[in-house]
Amino acid sequence: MEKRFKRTTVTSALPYANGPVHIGHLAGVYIPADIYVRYLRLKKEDVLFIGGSDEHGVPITIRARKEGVTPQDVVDRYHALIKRSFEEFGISFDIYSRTTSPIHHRLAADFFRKLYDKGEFIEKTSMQYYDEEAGQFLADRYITGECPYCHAEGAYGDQCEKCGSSLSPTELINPKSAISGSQPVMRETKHWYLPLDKHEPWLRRWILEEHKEWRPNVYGQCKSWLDMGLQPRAVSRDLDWGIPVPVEGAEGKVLYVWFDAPIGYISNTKELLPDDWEKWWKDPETRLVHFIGKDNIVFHCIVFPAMLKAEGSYILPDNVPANEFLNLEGDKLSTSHNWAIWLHEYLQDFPGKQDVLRYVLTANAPETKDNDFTWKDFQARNNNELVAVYGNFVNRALQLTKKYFDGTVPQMGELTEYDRGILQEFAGVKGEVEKLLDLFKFRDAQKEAMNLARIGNKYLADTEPWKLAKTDMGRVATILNISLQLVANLAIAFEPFLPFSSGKLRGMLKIEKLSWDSLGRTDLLPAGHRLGEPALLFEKIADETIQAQLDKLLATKKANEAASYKAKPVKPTVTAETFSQIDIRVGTVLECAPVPKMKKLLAFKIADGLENRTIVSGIAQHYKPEELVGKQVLFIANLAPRQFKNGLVSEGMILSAEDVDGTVAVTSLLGQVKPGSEVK
Ligand code: B3M
Ligand code: ZN
Repeated sequence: MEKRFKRTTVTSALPYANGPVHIGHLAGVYIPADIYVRYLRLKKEDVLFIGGSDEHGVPITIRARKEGVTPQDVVDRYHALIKRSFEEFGISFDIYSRTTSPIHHRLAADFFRKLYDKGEFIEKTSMQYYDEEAGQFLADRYITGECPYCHAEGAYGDQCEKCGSSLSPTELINPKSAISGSQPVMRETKHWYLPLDKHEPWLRRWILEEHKEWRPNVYGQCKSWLDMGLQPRAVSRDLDWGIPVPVEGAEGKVLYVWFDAPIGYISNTKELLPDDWEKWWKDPETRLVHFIGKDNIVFHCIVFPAMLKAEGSYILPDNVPANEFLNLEGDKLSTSHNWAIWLHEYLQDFPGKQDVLRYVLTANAPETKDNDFTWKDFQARNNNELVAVYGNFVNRALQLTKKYFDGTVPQMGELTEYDRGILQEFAGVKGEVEKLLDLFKFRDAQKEAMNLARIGNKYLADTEPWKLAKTDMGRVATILNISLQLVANLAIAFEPFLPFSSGKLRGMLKIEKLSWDSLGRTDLLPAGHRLGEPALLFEKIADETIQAQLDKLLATKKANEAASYKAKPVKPTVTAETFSQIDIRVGTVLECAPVPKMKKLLAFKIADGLENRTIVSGIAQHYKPEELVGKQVLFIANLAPRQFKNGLVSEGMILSAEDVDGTVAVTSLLGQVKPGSEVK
């Protein structure tokens, strides 16, 4: 099947330029795409890797409005940041451009116009919310109100972020315009629709019959869309940010972001290869592969193919390897809740450790189901796999060669039965990794590469060359030659996955980049070849380093809880006069003791700057008596005394705060004052 194609166009979803990129983006889309492209390049196949920022859409305009800047300012900022993050992590795009580029505006508008002229759209008028104060129609995201399901305030016209329900704006209770805050009214508006229903028959055949090899999650999602029946989809919006609809009478309307964004793949190809772009998109001998996250499946498997088919001159995707989602420490990644590991922040905390993150994200890639990133797992995979297996083997092979052969590759002698077994085992790795990569099974493929290092470690442990050095240097030479051939193979096998480490390793071996074909060969390093200085490929990550990351996340969690916590409504207003009647004072706890037979109570002796007093307080479950002695607390000094059954009298009340979960915290002061000082 592979033979049919002359070249491969690989695209990866265009991230919205309204925030930085995080580990979820890398794991879901960019690392697998990059592994695949690097692999094809190593195989010397003709491949193009297209990326770019998606710079239109309502969320960008909302952010701009909130920050008091223009949408262009927002996308300029994030496009630069995202582009840099991808470069830093070695995502090897042939071009990373943007959908605000003039080439894209032109191509997307022409694409629309061609479909329009061919009669591929239908025109429909519908009623939509309009903000009379702002004088504009409101995109779904611009309308907020009460969620009809969970009754949270601030749900959006397309979705409630609290309970996750998808909504339509008319379902919101008490809808408000996010622009002016006024109540929107219904008004008629005209839009263009792509009649997906008309495309349904060929889409069914093409996906359900001709692409059974697509990943089950992708195939399944397409099938359920198709089984529900496709509807016409609006491809224009009433908005002032985007590509103007190139039709007379369409003032104030732009192309829907999901109409122009996938065309961005084509525009970016055209920007890179102005004279030669068409063969990458129109030649039936080109294979098109889209790497995306699962929330983009319908657009890449149904809507965009329908657009391409309607246009008429384009090829359709051959595969769409979409990933599921990556969670972080058990919770959904979220840009708005800052629940993420941002790539630029990771590099500040772990400089030079791009490959560690690449490795861990591939090892845990959410290929078949959602997966979880945890810092403990990150540490374990680094310390137990990268350091203890891969790094350790490389280091031992190089150090032993340095010690016994002065860093020169020794001559391979007579092979033993055992040697032959080892060589055979690793000769099989190439086929295995290839088979898995061709099926987009990146985690298993990386596991196979790691197996090569395991084989090497076992070989050294079993043959113990350091023991033979006194008696049989010929044998040591053979063992180290074989080990070094394995090391060179590792540089190739890991090249698509861990490009930085492979580069470093090639430096230590003093070799150039080898092609994929060489994988499995045992003559990569000729005898007499001088190696470079051995250095550590990976280093251990300490517990404290991981704890610091966990603390950072905990702080985020606390901040999110504080931001979303709803306190009880405030009691009716009182005058300053009324308040001043309450005499609140500072007291120092002189003694504190449990009260016999009354489990909840603690009896305090409080220094109050007068005659000292006894206060009984129901906080025994929350404090040990000795914890409070010597502390300054706030108490009400003029509360009517209260007598307990056992005769004890409480002369006042210690102020404390009760948390929602019932735990109690006694109030205290930020500074020291004399006992009896008034609080006002
Ligand atoms: N920007 C959505 C996303 O980042 C969108 C992808 C466009 S791909 C053409 O999830
Ligand atoms: Zn809700």
